[in-house]
Amino acid sequence: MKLRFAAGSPFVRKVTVTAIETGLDGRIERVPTDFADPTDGLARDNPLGRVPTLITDDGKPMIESSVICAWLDGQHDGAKLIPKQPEARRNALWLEALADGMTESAIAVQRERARPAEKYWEDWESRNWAKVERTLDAIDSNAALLNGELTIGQIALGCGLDWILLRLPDKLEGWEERWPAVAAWYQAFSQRPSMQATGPK
Ligand SMILES: N[C@@H](CCC(=O)N[C@@H](CS)C(=O)NCC(=O)O)C(=O)O
Repeated sequence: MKLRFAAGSPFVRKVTVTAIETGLDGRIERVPTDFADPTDGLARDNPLGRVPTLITDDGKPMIESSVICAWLDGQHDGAKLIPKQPEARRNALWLEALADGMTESAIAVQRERARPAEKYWEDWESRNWAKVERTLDAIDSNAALLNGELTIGQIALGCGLDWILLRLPDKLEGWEERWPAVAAWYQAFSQRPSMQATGPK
């Protein structure tokens, strides 16, 4: 398999952590990809022009981190990151969708801040950051989902939080007091070897 990646992408990291946790990492060749370069060829594999994009051994492209991770989870015989039991499955997928949405909203904040001052739209930053805060409120009130077996939802949350802490540190000042259950969980989760091996260099 080949993984088109860009350094620093929290969604690529989610796929890589999943590959490590499922024992599949050694089967994945990494292809550096510049999604901003139209000559890169990424659009042939993924018309959306996004990473992560995975090319399976039969040459077929898979896109979207959630789909790629679900596919990888079907390729190994160990403990599943997407549980089979219906309620546990729903909880893991709910957490994954929320965490992915939170990360996309945080990226929108960073992109808005990168625009020239005359094009910067404060409302857009506030609106997107409110989604991040509401997500952390929801997860902190359902912190039981963070306990127990490792799930794809936890991986998505850990990678997203790590990205926000690195790229938008001012936004998360004092977050440990506001979302104590999530913060305590994150402190332990970020020590996992798969997270330590994939952090920003
Ligand atoms: N929902 C997608 C999000 C992927 C995504 O936004 N990737 C970013 C890098 S972090 C990207 O490729 N951006 C390039 C673009 O949108 O043109 C997923 O889960 O894979």
